[in-house]
Amino acid sequence: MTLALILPAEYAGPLREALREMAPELDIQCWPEIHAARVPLAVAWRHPSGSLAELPGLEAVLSYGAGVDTLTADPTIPPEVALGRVVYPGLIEQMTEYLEAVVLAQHRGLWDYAAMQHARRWRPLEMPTTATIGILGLGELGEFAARRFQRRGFRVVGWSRRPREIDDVASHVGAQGLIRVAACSDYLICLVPLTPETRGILNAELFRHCKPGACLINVGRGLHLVEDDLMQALNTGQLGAACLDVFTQEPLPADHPFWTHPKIHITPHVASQTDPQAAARHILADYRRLLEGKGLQYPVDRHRGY
Ligand code: NDP
Ligand code: OXD
Repeated sequence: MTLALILPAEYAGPLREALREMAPELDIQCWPEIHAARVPLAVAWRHPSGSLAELPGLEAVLSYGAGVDTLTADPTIPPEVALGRVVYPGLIEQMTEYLEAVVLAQHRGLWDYAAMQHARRWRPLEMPTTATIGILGLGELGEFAARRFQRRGFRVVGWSRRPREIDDVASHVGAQGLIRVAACSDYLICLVPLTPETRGILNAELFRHCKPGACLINVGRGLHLVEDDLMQALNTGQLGAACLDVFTQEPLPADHPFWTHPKIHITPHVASQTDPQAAARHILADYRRLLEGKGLQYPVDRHRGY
C-alpha cells in the first residue's frame, strides 16, 4: 500500500510522522523520490504542475487542506483521477474562531484603540449596536461560521450557488443576491472556493454596492480580490477596513502597499491550518474507502470546480 506526498517539506515531515505512527505498514513516498509500481493515492499541496500525472496507477488525490484550486487548475491530472480534500471538525472550528476574532476586534474597536495607544490618546468609542455579517460561501466552513455568528446575536446573510436553508440565516444566490448581501453587510466575509466564476468577485463593482464603511474579510483566496480596487475603496471611505489572510502572491512581497495601509490588517494565511494528526486520520480513512471501492469523504466535483 503506497501513498505519495507532494507537499512542501514543512508539511510533509510532520504528516509523514503522524501517518507512520498510525499506519506503520503504509509505504509513504515523498515526491520527487517516488519509486513504487502503483501509487493509488496522493496527498498534495501547492504541487508542481505535472507532478501528479507522473504517478503510476493513481486513483485519487487529496488536497492537504479545504481548498482545491491548485488541483482543479492542473490540466495534467488525468480526468479519471478522483479529487478530494481534507476537512475535519477542528479545521472548521479554527476558521470560525479566526472570523470571530477579527469581527469582534473590529466591532469593539480594538484596532482603533491600538492606534490610540500608539498615539497616547484616551478616547472611549461608542459601544457598537448589533451588526450584519454577510458570508459569501455557505459550505463546510461558511455554514458553521454563520450558525456561530447567529448564536452570538449578529444578523447573518449568506450567498451560495444553490439556495440554502440555515436557521435564521437569509440565503441569497446569483448576481443580484451577491449585491443584496453586500448592500446590507457591516462585515463581508469571503469564503467561496476559487473557481473561474468566483475569481475577482471582490471588485470595484461589488464595493460600490457595499454599505459605506463596511469591513471586508478575505479568507478565501487572494485571487478573489482585485487588489487595486480594494485600495481605491478604502481610500475613498467606501470600505472602512479590510482583514486579509490570503493574497495573490504568498508570501506577500515586502514592498506591497497592503503592509502599510492603515485600514488593512494582515495575517499570513493562517485562518485555519491543517493539523497533521487529524489529517493523517482523514487520509487513512479515505485510503481504506478507496480500497473498498467507496467514494472519498469530501469529493470534489471537477466540473463545478469545488
Ligand atoms: P465548500 O466547498 O464546502 O463550500 C463552498 C461554498 O461556496 C458553497 O456554499 C458553495 O455553494 C459556494 N459557492 C461556490 N461557488 C459559488 C458561486 N459561483 N457562487 C456562489 N456561491 C458559490 O468549501 P469550504 O467551506 O470547505 O471552503 C471554502 C474555501 O475556504 C476554500 O475553498 C478555501 O479557498 C478557503 N479556505 C481558506 C483557509 C485559510 O486558512 N485562509 C483554510 C481553509 C479553506 P453551494 O452551497 O451552493 O455548493
Ligand atoms: C486550505 C487553506 O484550503 O489552508 O485549507 O487555505
